[in-house]
Amino acid sequence: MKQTLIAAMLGTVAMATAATACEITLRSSDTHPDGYPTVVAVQKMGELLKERTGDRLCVEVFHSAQLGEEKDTIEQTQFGVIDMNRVSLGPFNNIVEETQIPSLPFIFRSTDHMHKVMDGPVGQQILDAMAGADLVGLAFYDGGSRSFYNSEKPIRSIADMAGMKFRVMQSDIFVDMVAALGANATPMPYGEVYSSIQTGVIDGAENNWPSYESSGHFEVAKYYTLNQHLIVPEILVMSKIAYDKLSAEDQAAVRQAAKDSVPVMRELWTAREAASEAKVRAAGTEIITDIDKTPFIEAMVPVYAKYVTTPKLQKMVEDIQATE
Ligand code: BDP
Repeated sequence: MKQTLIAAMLGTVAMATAATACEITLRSSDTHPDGYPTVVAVQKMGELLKERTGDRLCVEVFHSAQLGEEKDTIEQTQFGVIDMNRVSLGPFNNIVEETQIPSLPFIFRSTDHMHKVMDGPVGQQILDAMAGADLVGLAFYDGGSRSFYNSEKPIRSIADMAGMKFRVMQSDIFVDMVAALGANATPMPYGEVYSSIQTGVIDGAENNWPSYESSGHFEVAKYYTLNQHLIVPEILVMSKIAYDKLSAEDQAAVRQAAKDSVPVMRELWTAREAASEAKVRAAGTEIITDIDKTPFIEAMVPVYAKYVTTPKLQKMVEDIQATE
């Protein structure tokens, strides 16, 4: 009698557990540490999804590059080993040609301009183009504006960069961008930048305030020149293999939750930019703000000529420029 009761109780517990456990947990990759805006935004997306699917669909974010560096995790997402991935558009440049356009230096006039473009038809065109790489484009996130930092000296003009070595993301555009400024580019994974600056393999790199701060790069490269050459959006993608396993209803829920995480991300980003800047300034970093961007913009003419090569890409540039 007692045993039957215990068995019955255990059965209830097992059922209760089953009812609250996630049927499907989507594994999502991010290079950034826990608490970084992109990580929190995807976690938030997961909460929305869980709530809306009655606890069936969940997301687990593997932050801090636990699943690998971006170039590798993108491949794993294409192969369905990883379900979702939050990455910069930069490492997609050599895979999906449409992503080259928002990765061009000085293509956006401001963050507002970038938001308008990525929320509009050009953004949709890029999300759709992800299908060609076995991925589903879900949403765009902010990546701030990127500027050069280095361990050697304050850079106040292009001439100051001559012969210096800068790490760039793994994309040919950024290699050509740095070459057009008379410096040398070394493409390498994000996780290797800190020690490469520290050991003098490279003189510096380029990134936004939150990454410059959270990566600790500001500790080893204390000259930060706010030339703002790039406003590269970030993207949340899903593996097509994982996506195709879901019902049409669940696919829609994933898309909607991703969309709904965008305003959350934008708010987190603005707050983090300010917090990171304050932390970096307090650490005694030398911030160079009196910089004339015009020569930097002019130096990019050959980069545009090399990458904007087809009527389709040309039209994208024109559409972006025409967006008010
Ligand atoms: C950060 C992006 C991240 C990139 C990193 C990089 O958020 O996705 O991996 O830059 O420079 O700003 O590689």
